[in-house]
Amino acid sequence: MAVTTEHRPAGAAVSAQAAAAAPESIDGFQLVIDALALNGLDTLYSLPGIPITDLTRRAQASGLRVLAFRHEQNAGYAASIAGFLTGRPGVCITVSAPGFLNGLNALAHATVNCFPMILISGSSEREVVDLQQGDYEEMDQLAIARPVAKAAYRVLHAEDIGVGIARAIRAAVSGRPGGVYLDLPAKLFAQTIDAAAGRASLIQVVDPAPRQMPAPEAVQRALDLLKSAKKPLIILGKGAAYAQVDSEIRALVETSGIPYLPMSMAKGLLPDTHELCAAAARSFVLPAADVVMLVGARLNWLLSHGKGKTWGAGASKAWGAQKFIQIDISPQEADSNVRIDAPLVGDVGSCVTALLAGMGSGWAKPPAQWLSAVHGKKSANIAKMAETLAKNPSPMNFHSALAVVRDIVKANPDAMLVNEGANALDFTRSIVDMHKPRKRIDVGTWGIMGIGMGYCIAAAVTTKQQVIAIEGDSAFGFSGMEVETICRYDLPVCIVVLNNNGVYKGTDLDPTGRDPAPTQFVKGARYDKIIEAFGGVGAHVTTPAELRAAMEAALASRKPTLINAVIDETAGTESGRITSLNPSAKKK
Ligand code: ADP
Ligand code: TPW
Repeated sequence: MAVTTEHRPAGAAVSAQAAAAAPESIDGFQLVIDALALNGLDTLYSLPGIPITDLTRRAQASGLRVLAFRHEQNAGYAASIAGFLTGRPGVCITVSAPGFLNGLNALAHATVNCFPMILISGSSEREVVDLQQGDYEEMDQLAIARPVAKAAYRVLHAEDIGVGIARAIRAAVSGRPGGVYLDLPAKLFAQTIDAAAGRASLIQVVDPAPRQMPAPEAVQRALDLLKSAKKPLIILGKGAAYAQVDSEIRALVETSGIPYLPMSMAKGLLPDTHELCAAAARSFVLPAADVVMLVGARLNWLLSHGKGKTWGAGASKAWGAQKFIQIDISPQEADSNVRIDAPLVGDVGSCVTALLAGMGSGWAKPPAQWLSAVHGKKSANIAKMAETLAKNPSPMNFHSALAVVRDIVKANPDAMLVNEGANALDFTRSIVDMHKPRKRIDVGTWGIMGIGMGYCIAAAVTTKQQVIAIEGDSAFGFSGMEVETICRYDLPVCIVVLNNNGVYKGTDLDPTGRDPAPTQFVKGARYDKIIEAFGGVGAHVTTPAELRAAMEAALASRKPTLINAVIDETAGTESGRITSLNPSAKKK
């Protein structure tokens, strides 16, 4: 290993000539930073501490953007959604054991949601960990990360850092994206090697997410099935949004003339106001459709596993009466819940392009009877919702508050919308139309609470757009301390806490009268005061007019803002739309 200038005895007189002749060296810290920068990973979501404090400092000094959070889970969620929004792995850097574990939730979340992310954690030395000798924050992190990560690697030698980062990038973004864990023991950072050799060891990854073309016979099979359909339906999922092939998807819908249903984070891929959008007729089209084409969407719980009452089984038709086409980059996804009649394995862009080529210009649109049935249902439901939204009850409820949000989002279609809660989530998803792709980011596949402020920060930083967060009061609490981070970086984030004094609603009681019920919070809490503590703007509103004024002011100023929107504490239902998943409801 080369002798480094840093290792010379202090005060040694070194002639300029000797210094010039001494081999220049580079250490592990710098190699990690250079490897990330070389691959365009220029933003790190982090929380410092031994052994990564200097990594974050030196990354910042080297020109990378380092965003320091108050809890690693939020840094991790930020990295995961940065991966979704940019198509490059979001990078989260944590300390060992407890910091790593705090970040692990987000790593699992990234894997489950198919978001590319790299969790880099500092760790204790292998010799001590493997003998379980009780090091500072000792833990076998690699073993713990492996089951929840798409891939997990450890780098022990500085000359392997380039390979380690390259492998992490490829694993995160190729095929089905996911979370990758990279374990970097403390000793690695201080290792030094010859600088020229070190630089030569870094890898700029070529074509990390290669296109995957579907087989021609699979394309033909899908087209034949689609052609035979009398009542076809397209379902767009967040895989379609992630693929960033928005004009191809629009062309597929418009050329085929098939009504489509956007999953939550696919809303806005085509504007929700598009004439073929069937979102407002969901409970009609799912059971009625005869051929369903899934585009980057899984038949998991969010789609009732493709069977049961949601799909009409038991009433008008037998189980499995629908035929499915599924476009997915993962060859293992098909048949995971029901039979997939025409799997189309490849990236969404290549598959959709191939389908469009096969359709040509003479593709026959679906039967008019189907289109008008969908249109009729949708119009009736939209009219019913408009009636509800036009009401101005006192106290304000979810609907009257979200009618305001709907208008503000319509007037600001480039704004990012972050959304979590139960009722706050369900009502926002159905009431607030999205007008552009990848503008809505939410609780995702697990329906987790806690993504809120991390998502806000990453959305503001990666898109530079205004961010609007619609938060249940419980949901907000999971990441609320990051309001300080939002203020520290002066990000254009407007948080609206729909405050109904509790989880789901605010009216439960402890039958013994001793304590607050498990779903209850302090009544009349002033969440707006939290942001004021850090120099942001707080607002306390009780009417739609006040909410509108506060949101408009926030968007005009682009100042960090938290609006405490008091809503009727009796509004909302247990678990929002998924009440039926509660074990006690299942028992009935
Ligand atoms: P949603 O929750 O919106 O229904 P899911 O997360 O369940 O979406 O499904 C996303 C699917 O998209 C995953 O099965 C994943 O493999 C797939 N996917 C992700 N990226 C691509 C891509 N570029 N091309 C094709 N499929 C993709
Ligand atoms: C990590 C369970 C689902 S929704 C929710 C919880 C606690 C909060 C609902 O109340 P909120 O919204 O936010 O006030 P609203 O509009 O209905 O009043 N822990 C995690 N994830 C989940 N999903 C839960 C708990 C849950």
